Amino acid sequence: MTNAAKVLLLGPTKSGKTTLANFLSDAKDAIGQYRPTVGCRILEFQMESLSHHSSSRSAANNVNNSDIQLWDSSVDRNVSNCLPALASDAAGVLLVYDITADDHVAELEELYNVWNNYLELSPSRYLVVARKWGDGQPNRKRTIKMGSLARLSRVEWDIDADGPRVQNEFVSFMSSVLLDVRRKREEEEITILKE
Ligand SMILES: Nc1nc2c(ncn2[C@@H]2O[C@H](COP(=O)(O)OP(=O)(O)OP(=O)(O)O)[C@@H](O)[C@H]2O)c(=O)[nH]1
Ligand SMILES: [Mg+2]
Repeated sequence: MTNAAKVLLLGPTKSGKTTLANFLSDAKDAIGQYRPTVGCRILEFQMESLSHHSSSRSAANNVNNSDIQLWDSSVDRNVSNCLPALASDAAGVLLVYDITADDHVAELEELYNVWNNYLELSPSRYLVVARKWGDGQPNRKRTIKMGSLARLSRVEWDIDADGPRVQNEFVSFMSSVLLDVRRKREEEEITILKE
């Protein structure tokens, strides 16, 4: 058993999930040739997270290490069959799409609707990640409707152009996820004590 926080990477094929997972987990071959992901890869690494102590004893922000497990899975039919298992105990989700791809937002919204049924996570546990690389420009031919994704936080990540910002925004998202996980666990413990 590991205490690592499980984070799912979900998104259409070729949206850049694996490249992003490699980058975040500091794998050597971050950007390379396209190799479709078969099934699911799990990358575990340590992240320096910020924990905000609001108690009077320590008002400072503490830095501590948290174990993160990125679940980089393709979303083909075979994987969808084991969706409940993949979804189990996930702490947070990165919803990844390629900003230049026409139909990615619609595909992502469908993924979100299906997976959220199993995950039952609050909107704060999701981060919509618009992936961008090279000189790819967002398609502006028509206004893209974010639909049910509109209530989730959204970031634009170009790891080639601004890696440090991507790292920071990931750490900040994960820190709030971890805080929420801890809060929920404490609430559950109190409920058990009261019974
Ligand atoms: N230069 C650059 N290319 C990228 C980046 N992200 C994705 N790509 C390109 O897009 C291709 C697909 O990216 P992947 O990360 O494999 O996409 P994926 O979402 O994991 O794809 P599946 O596993 O098939 O679902 C890569 O081989 C790269 O050519 C990036 O940040 N920089
Ligand atoms: Mg992949």
